[in-house]
This record gives sequence, C-alpha cells and structure tokens, in this order.
Amino acid sequence: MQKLLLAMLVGCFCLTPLSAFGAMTIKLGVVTKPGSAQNIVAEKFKALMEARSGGEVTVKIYHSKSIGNETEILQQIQMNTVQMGIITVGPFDTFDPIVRVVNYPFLFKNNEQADAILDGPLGQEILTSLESSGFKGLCFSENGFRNLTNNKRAVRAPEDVDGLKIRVMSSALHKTIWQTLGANPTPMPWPIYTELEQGVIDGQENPLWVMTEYKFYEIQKYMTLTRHVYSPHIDVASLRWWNTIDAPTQAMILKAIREAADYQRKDNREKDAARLAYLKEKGMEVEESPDLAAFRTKLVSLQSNSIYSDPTVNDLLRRMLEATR
Ligand code: EAX
Repeated sequence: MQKLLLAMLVGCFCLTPLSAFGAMTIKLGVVTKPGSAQNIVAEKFKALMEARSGGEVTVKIYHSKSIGNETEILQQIQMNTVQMGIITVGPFDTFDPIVRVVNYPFLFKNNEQADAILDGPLGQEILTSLESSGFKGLCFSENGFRNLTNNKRAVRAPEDVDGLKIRVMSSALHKTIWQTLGANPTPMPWPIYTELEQGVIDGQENPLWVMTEYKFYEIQKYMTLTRHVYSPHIDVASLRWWNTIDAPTQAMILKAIREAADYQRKDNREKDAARLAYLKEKGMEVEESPDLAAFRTKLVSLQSNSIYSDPTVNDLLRRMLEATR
C-alpha cells in the first residue's frame, strides 16, 4: 500500500507540468539583429520574465539568423526545439494561409485601427487558427507599414514599378501583390543587403526602421511611402511546449509578452518621423505622396484571387474588410 502510494506520488510529480517556481529556459528566435523591432520585443520580454520569476525563468535570445531564417525558426518552434519567436507575419503564409488576411494591401487605415482589430476578436481568430499548425499565437507586435525602395527610378504610380525586380518575403500573397502591380517579385529570406548591393534585385519593401537599421540608404536611392501593407509580427510559442507548462506560468508569459508588444509598438511609432528625416539626410529621394488611389485600383481584384480561395480565409477577409472600411 505504502509502495503504491509512493509510486503514485512519484508519478504525479513526474507528470506535473513545469511550474512558475521551477527553473526553466525559454529559447527565443528572431531573424534580425539587436536594435531591430523583433529584438526590442524579445529583450523587453526577457527582462520582464526574468525579473518577475525571481530568476527562475531564463530567456535565451537567438538573433541575427544564428538559428536560421524565419521559416526555419518556425519549423523549430513547431518541433519545440525552440520555444518562442517574434516572427513577421509574411513567412507564416506557408504554414497557414489565414495570415494573408492581415497582410491584405491597404487594409488598415492607421495604427489605431490595426491595434483595435488585431488585439480584438478578429485578431484572436488568426492566433487561434495557428494552433492547427502547431503554434500558440500569443499576440501581435509590429514591424510596421511597409514602403517600397529601389535603385532604378523614382516611383510615384504603379506604372513606375513595371518590371522592377523586387525582393519579397516568403509569402504567396506578397508575390501576388507585386506581380499584380507589374513588378518582377523574387521571394528571398532575410537579410538581403548583399543582394541589393550586387543588384541581384532592384528593390525591396519594408518599414522605415529597416531602412535605417540595415543602412539601406547606402544602396537604395529611391523610397516611396506606399504603406501598402501593415506588417505585424506574431509573438508565437510552440504549442507542444505551451501544453506542458502550468496555468500560472502561461499567464505570466502572456502578460509579459503583451506588455513587451505594447512597449515595442509605441517605441517604433515614436521613432518614425526621425527615421524619415534621417533617410533624406542620408541622400534618399523620397516620394511622400504617391498615387495610392492608382495602386489600390490595380489591386482591387485581389480579394477574388485564388490565394484567398480557402473558405475560412475568404470569410475572415470579408469580415476584416467590413470592419476596416
Ligand atoms: O523585419 O523579411 C522581411 O522583409 C522582414 O520585414 C524583415 O525580417 C525585417
């Protein structure tokens, strides 16, 4: 009897999920370098978790492609060899087409609208959908509104884009957007400085912080404030891992990552005006009032494109377009 009790106790103990008060190391992957949007979320999260857990939780950040590109980090998260990541929405595309809904061009009018939708029930539907691919979507932080740069010519209207070799993220949607606009899109993982420098590609599109942090002003002459896609990150965990940790630890993680995301969004937005000024000062020619109506018109048929043919994705896109009208 005593033996049985002991065995049960030992069994219980072994099966007990990791507790907030037991030592734990979280491996967290980001593809970009320190100072980047993703790292700002990661570092804030690390500081909050390590302080609040009294040192029991250690967050180890792997940055600068040290554990692979964003697709490879996501694969490691699925397998739980990496527990968390701060990953741009684009590369999630190959795992779950639901994310194409948030990257729909010209969807969000401004930051406030993006926050309200992504932090509300529609955003939650996207995060929940990721569970079927082995991801626990925790929340959204941001890369930001994406702008076009290139080294060939000033771009004001869609016809100026004609034939430009534009690097895009690993995403069927992003490829389709640039094809529809008449460019020649090439999917390529991050980073892309060398390819731009060597002229393998003419241009790329990213938020302003990327142009300053990665010194794109050295190798790209023209920038157009297209703001064509709002690009969030998904702050993501391995579902396999998530299901082994106890509720208090899960709550601590959710609270810390939410706070880190809010902190980073604010930080990113506060810096944008200075970044624009800096890029001009560095010699970039900036088109600040492109013919966005013409860009929109060219992309209007996208909603019925086959990349949105999945009924669940299509239905969410319809509701998202309605909510952001
Ligand atoms: O965060 O691949 C991309 O274009 C991303 O925006 C990049 O990781 C910068």
